[in-house]
Amino acid sequence: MNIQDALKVLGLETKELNFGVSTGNESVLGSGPVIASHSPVDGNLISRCGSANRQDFDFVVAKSREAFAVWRSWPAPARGEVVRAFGNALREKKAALGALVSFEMGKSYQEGLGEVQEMIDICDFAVGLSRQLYGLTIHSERPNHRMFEQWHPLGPVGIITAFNFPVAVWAWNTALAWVCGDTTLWKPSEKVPLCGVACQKIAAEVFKQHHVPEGVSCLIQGDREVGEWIAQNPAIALVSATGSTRMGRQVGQVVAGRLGRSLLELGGNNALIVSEEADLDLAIRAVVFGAVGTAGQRCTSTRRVIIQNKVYDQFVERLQKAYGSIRIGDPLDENNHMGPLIDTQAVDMYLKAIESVKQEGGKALIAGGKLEGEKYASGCYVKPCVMEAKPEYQTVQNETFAPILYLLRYENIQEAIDIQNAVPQGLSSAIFTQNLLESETFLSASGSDCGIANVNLGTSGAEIGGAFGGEKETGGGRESGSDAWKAYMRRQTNTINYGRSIPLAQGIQFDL
Ligand code: UN1
Repeated sequence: MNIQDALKVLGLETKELNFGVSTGNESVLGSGPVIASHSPVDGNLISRCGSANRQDFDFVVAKSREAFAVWRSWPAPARGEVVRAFGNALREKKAALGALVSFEMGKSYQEGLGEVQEMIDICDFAVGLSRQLYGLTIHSERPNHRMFEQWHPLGPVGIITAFNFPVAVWAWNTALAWVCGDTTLWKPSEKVPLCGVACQKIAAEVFKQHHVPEGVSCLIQGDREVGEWIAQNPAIALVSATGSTRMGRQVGQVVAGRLGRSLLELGGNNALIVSEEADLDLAIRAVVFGAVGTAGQRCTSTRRVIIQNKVYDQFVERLQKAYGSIRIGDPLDENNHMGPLIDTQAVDMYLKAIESVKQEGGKALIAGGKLEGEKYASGCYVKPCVMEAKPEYQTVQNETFAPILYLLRYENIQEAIDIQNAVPQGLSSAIFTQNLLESETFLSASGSDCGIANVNLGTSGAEIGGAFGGEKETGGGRESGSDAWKAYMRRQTNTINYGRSIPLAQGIQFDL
């Protein structure tokens, strides 16, 4: 699908200026600075969007609070019905929204479609969940007492998302928050504002049909200042932030300062171990998709491969062959595997990281570099780079959001696990081995310290059914599947006395 057709389907084609502030059906430009969105594909202006100033922000927060007072009393399965309809609307617009994601962010069309599929999947998950927001019953130590717990809606949820998953991460949060009875306020990355407008429009239309109160789904475009307002505002019960560790540290500290709740999904520095007992064909495929997919701009991208000495040369030889077949260019052209980086600043950071590794003693095995020529006129296209490095290099310890892969060596499995864990981040990890003892060691308490640990599959491309997130500087939050919904609700413990006396717990006597 070409971008013009996609914009038409999404109802965005004629807009000179798109809204920056929305509470659902009521959408306005906003009085903050206008945000221009340029596609990294060709460097051209896609659209301009408004943004929120402080007054707009306060207005939206007030609307979100009002809506919460109503929305929280809808039965959860009725809220689930709305999410079901939203998922269906996404099914209808999948091709168009996937194309917009691809064009505004730069990931391949296949990955753009995959991202919309992730939204649809989390909606399905949330619909089922709307009938399963279970609490426990607990046996009381006191006679004629009953104890149980129940989960109540929490309040307005602030959602700060990154450019690399411009629509799916919002949906992970909103689909759960909505069935849980929360309202949402979304600040998309200012690098992909049109994706924000497109999603908000789809939600608003569905919400109108289902008579959902104005203010359940809010959009507030803007830069980091808007993010700071979200972090500071005590009316926002939960702040879910996805992005760099630097951003998350600031948001987390501010939210903690007001004793609010935060859910942080921050940087990763994901490694994949290739044992001498690995199926190398599978390992190569996983490494290439992990390192090159989304041009290395997933938080789950494979950044380090830790290879057993005996298979190192063979692995490198096959990797070089596989990299040789990667086609780079317009991501909407399905012949290409890899599109551009998000902007020229990202290209500079990519080049700087390669230079720093060289200065630290590393060597490029596959040179990488910036692509020049008419096809690459936006200045955002690079070649994937593979470097021999040492685990302790400063650059290897940091997350660079680019297709740079570091090759590291190991001799025994414990050494490989130690290298894998010896970074500040803890999001995703993987091992390729056919040896049960190795894989179980990797998954044991002394194994990978990451939130995600896979055997014989790559570090990226998680399904929505599992809890998603990581440890250490990744921030500790869990989004998406499993019981991640609990972060979006408040737990209440209830004890009921149906007897005719009032015994105290712990056997305390207090007779009057
Ligand atoms: C992200 O990069 O922020 O596991 C999210 C994956 C995707 C989600 C990535 N399902 O790679």
